[in-house]
Amino acid sequence: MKNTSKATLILSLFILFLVSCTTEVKNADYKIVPVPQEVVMTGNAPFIMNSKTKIVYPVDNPQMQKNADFLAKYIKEATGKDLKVISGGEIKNAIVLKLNLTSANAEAYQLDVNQNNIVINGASEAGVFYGIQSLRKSLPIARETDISFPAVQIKDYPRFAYRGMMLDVSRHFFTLDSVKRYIDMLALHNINRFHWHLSDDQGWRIEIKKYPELTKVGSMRSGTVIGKNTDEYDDIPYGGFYTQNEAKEIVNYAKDRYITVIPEIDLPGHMQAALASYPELGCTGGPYEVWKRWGVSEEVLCAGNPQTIEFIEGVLDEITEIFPSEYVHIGGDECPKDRWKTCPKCQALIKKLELKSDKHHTAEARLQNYVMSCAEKFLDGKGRRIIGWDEILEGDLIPGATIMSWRGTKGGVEAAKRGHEAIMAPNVYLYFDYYQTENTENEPLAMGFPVTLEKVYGLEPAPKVLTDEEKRYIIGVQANLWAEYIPTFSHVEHMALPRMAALSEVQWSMPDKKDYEDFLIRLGNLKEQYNLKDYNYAKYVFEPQALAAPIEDK
Ligand code: TNX
Repeated sequence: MKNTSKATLILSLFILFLVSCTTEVKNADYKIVPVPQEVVMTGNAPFIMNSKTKIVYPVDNPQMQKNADFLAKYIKEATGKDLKVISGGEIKNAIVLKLNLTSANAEAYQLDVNQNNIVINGASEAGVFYGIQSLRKSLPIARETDISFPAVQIKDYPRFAYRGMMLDVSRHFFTLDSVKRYIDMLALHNINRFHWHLSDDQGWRIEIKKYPELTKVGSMRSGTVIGKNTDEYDDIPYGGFYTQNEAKEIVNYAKDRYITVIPEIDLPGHMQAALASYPELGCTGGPYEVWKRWGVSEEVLCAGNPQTIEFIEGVLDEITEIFPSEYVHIGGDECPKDRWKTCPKCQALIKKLELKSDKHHTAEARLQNYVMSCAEKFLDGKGRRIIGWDEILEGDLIPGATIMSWRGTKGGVEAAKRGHEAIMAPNVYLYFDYYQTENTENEPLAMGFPVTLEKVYGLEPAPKVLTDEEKRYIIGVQANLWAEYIPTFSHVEHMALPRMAALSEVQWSMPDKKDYEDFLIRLGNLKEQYNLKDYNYAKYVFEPQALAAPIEDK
């Protein structure tokens, strides 16, 4: 044998040896949540991701650079690989992010995997972000191995434009870091609206410079009722609030993840913390205390006092400066009219405005409408729109108002029939503060009735009673996490996950793509992501014996 061929042989054997020593390959799996609209396995050779693989984003596009950085971070978390992020066009051994998909849906993306590369092409930067989420959820959790991505073409887009989750930070307060962690959870589930419930009877949580007492007094209660509204209190002062700068930090953090923060200032009811701060805004003049109980307080803003409207406008003025969102949620739920019925100022205003009771609405319901309309007009002047809880259907409907239907879906149906946009958030399907299992004694830190994972999954947000034309007014779906019985953020995670996964499929996927048994298999993959992030998800569907054990709260 010639020396050269000998050398070649030795080299070949050496390479063979190296290849056999190299790490095994683990497979990516496109069984993800929410289920994409179309997944076609092409049967071609797979793409092998190794430590040399690059992530490429279009030149001079800082938003796409952020997207690329997110992808690099997700890959590092799941596989330990530190992929290089560069700008440029389509190259080999790369995950290429592109922005030239034509689609009627702005959030659409297409994901193509072939032997040479993976291409995520979006109709917008947001679309690319959802493609990245899908790729992230396909990753195996695997260190020290190359990853094989079976060749595939995924075409995907969301069913609803508004995909929301609410967090109540009044009944219990969650730190800035916890709120960011919550937003990360939303991003993992392709959710694009974070509804932030910032005020309620039990605590005012946002700095308003014109009304400093709101946070000085209104953010702190002197104690909290023990258990489910017993007559015992813990007498431990409890509170917290976000400065305007902190709130802006959340707005930006969410924006990077294509999530809009919708603030809620709940009025004219659920205002006892504000009344404790400014007693002159109540019908009786107080004194009031930041509420230590749960439920619906009779103490509400005095509609007949002109200072009340000035207060609402002053608060909303600063809220619109902090939050660029088109929508501002102004509440409108559970506002008892007891005080207004006997308040001379409210009755005088009813007379002046010539509000009458009839078989449709009481004069006091119309007075609430007047207050909500003032807020709406003020916001309209700033180019903003309002969302209100379905109670606002009880007065004459405010033009342009979007209804958030929480007492079942009927409010949303009525709104759509009357030509108003509606967001479906029915408590029977989407209240994540409610029990997760039928075995309610097992869940002391929950309320309401059982809203199981399967129940959440079963919601059809555009009921058959609506015509196709009317269905278009159902702009989205949202789940709510009220926090009366949620004292820690770890418990937030327990209540939200995995029900958020079922929600995400109701929000994102077309009804004909949904299948609960298949969802459970795909949820098994998503669970690995939960483990990776150390989320304290409820184990009930994964470990039947968890039903018998008390809730663990890390
Ligand atoms: C009703 S939903 C409320 C909240 C409570 C929740 C408890 C809505 C608009 N109001 O104030 O926290 O029930 O599930």
